[in-house]
Amino acid sequence: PEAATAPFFSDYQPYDTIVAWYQDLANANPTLVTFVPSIGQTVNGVDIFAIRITSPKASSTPKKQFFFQGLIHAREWVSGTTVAYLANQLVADYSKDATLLNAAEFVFIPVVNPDGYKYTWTDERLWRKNLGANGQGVDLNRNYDDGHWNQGGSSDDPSDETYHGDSAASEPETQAVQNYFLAQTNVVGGIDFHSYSQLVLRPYGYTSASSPDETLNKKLGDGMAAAIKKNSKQVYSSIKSYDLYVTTGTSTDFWYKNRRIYSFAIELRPTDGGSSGDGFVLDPSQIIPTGQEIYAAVTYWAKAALAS
Ligand code: ING
Ligand code: ZN
Repeated sequence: PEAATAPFFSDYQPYDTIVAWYQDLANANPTLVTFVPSIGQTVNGVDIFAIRITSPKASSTPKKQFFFQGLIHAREWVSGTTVAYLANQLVADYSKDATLLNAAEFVFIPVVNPDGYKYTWTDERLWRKNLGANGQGVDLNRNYDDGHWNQGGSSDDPSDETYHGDSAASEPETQAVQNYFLAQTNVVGGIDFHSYSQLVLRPYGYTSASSPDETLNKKLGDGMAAAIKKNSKQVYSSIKSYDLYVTTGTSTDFWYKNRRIYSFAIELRPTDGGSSGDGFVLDPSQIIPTGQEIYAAVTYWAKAALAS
């Protein structure tokens, strides 16, 4: 298998370049990588694509699946590069060690919010939401039909950054990613990537109560933080999502409620916005180190989930 070359990771890339890069990854590694051109469309009619990575080796039991999302929030650019880094590295490492791809399938929605991402390149670098609600935007990570939509930690006001939309899963992007997740038959874990603050967040977001899997989720979250520290010396804090702040209508609570998977959100670099800069605008020199530390975390987590 061939891995894509470094220049892609030397800087952030516009939407069309990202799509073409994943198509190339699939074309170069046809036995490992499947490019799914559309799982649904955005408000503006742009296709949301998916990527599936596994080995052709048949397994006696259905392969366990891991589900990843990037760029649900448009301005969190390093979430997109990190997902691409994971996909690339899984393919690159297969020739050295086939264990992971023989045992599991990795499913990615690299750009959950293409309209918003394009908008951050053309109009407003710090745009977060989709382009729904007559262009005012809906926060897709408050719009999921998680059973607690509009019950706290989101806004009724379309001009707010955490506007939850007209109704649960009102947005076509939310519908597409919810349905694609639910269509998977054997998902055991999911991670939704965000920036910034360097946090590993486990359920729940909607309540301070511990999830029924709190002991194991804490172990996995703490383990991911430890894997990161070992890789790069960076400190990520492993906490319950609610202890950051209350949220409802999020991807991770939706996943946990529907499939009771190891459901995490990871807030990537940096730790804070700094004195002058903004934390969403992370220097491109940090793309590869962030990818490397998160690859260490994800491979730890996947192996632990496969063993449990
Ligand atoms: N942070 C996430 C947000 O949606 C989060 C944090 C993720 C909370 C998942 C709960 C669940 O607010 C950013 N930066 O978007
Ligand atoms: Zn976010």
